[in-house]
Amino acid sequence: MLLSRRLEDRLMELYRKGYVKGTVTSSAGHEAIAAGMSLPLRPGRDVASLLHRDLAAHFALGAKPYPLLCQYLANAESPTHAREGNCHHGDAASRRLPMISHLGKMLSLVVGGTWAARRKGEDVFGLAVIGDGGSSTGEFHEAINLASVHRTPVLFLIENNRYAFSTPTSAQYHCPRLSDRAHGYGVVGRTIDGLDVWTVYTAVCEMLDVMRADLLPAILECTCSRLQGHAAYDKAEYVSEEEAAENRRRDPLPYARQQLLEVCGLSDGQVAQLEAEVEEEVQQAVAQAMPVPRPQAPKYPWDVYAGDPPPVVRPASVRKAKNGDAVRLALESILSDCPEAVILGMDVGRYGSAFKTCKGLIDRFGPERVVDMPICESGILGFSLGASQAGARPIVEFQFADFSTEAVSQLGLNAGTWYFRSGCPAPLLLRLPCGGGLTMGAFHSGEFEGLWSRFPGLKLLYPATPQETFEALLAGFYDPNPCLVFEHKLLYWSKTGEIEFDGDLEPVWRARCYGEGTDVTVVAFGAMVYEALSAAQGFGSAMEVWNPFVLQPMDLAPIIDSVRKTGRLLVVQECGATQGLGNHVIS
Ligand SMILES: Cc1ncc(C[n+]2csc(CCOP(=O)(O)OP(=O)(O)O)c2C)c(N)n1
Ligand SMILES: [Mg+2]
Repeated sequence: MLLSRRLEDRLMELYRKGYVKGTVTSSAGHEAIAAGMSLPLRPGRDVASLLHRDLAAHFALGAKPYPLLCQYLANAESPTHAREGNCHHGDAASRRLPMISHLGKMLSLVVGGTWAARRKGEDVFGLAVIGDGGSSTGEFHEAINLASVHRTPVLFLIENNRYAFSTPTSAQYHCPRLSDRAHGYGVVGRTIDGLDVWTVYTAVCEMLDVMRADLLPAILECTCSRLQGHAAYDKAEYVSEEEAAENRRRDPLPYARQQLLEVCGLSDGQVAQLEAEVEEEVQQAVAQAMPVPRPQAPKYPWDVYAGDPPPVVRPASVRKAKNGDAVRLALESILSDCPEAVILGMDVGRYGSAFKTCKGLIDRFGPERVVDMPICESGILGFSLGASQAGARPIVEFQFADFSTEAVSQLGLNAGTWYFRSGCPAPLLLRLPCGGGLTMGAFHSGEFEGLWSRFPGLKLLYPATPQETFEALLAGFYDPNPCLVFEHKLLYWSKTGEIEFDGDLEPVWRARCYGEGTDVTVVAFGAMVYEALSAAQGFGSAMEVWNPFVLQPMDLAPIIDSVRKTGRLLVVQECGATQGLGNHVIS
């Protein structure tokens, strides 16, 4: 607790002098909660996501002052190479998941990580920390609901300091205690005073026992006072003088010191010795970190994609299949060969998924591997990203591509940047049944390849034929990055073809040409491939039809070569002019 306080005092000072990049959010007032909640955890085993007032918890779970100082100074020794500032640090490899700013979004990752580790037989718990403000997010509900439905013991620890930035709790929620919400999820909830570290520690241990017995999550609300403004720039003028004075009386540090003397029986000298050691540690870290220069960008890898070469997988040969069959065959092949693979989605189990592409999979692989999920696309994505960090290989089916927009932050920002931020791959296969032509209306007919192409770190594949569908799903699954496969719904059960796959995934990642032509290069993807091919029939050998197939990262070189030859380019896309990727190809 003292190490956290002293290091942050120095960080505040360095911030005011202009050395700290970004800002500093102070843990002052929260230290008893941060230390008490983290000390019962086993670093490297239990899954945790900490917040911006939890420096003491980072120390308890393995962080060291020097790298953290470098992180705040954004210098060359910063563990994130200054890609990320201040509190956005962690260690995904040891299951202390690095946060994104979006409050609430880390909670479902803890649920998924804990769920995946327990599936492997590990006796682990999750600690998912959130503030009073963050508890108003939809994702808070999605995450705890997921944890209770999937019987995953994650402790949702709410640090209630009565403010979210300047907003008091009266404007945040209406129930007397935030732990009252536990009833709605059929789990245990409790509120305690977070002033005393021993109280917090004991309560967390008791909650772990309850969770071990019930195999359910639980809510522990810890009340505390924020002793400073929201962050270094905030003077907290909205807090009255009386309230500020009362807050100062509720400082957990002098309280803990007194407990050490009066309850634990340490002498003044012993406590002073501990304090001197902390001072020394902070001094040394500052002295070591200050001379480190700013990072030289070219020295670091800046890849957004993890780059493992694809494995060689089981070949396949099917004389006649429709695109929907190709999906099922690919999923069967993956589930058979990779025990870590799990399908997560709505109605993928007994019903066999909305378009029947998962038909029969639950009978063959069981409900543990073909898992029906509640309606919470954002939570499912966070859950899957967390699960991918604990050894699972999730395959997520969005019921319709349209609903992928529910998961924009989780997929686009959290999963997309995960490898870049944490250095750990995030292998996820996302399936998006998409496209119009089935008279399903505006919100069940979108494709959204344009939207998703805008997020660095994601890969996009858009197959048209059964062969391509099979290849795309295998290539996307065995890739160590989040890969989105667009499956046009109109093509599921209308087009038939053969599948000849030799097991080599490397050549799958390329654009497809459907016959040479001389006068015009036509670029089409999804259902428009078939429109283009049928139009081409009327023009002899004039049209050369290309499907980029890998829409992100798109390799335009073969298409440019084609345009050099034909001198003309026509792009055929299904969605509106600015929503797809046609404008990208043309520019
Ligand atoms: C989804 C989202 N909206 C807005 C913000 C900006 N923001 C950062 S911290 C904060 C207040 C958080 O309050 P609380 O959850 O109570 O945590 P505290 O800072 O009090 O510990 C806000 C609004 C954010 N990070 N995420
Ligand atoms: Mg708060």
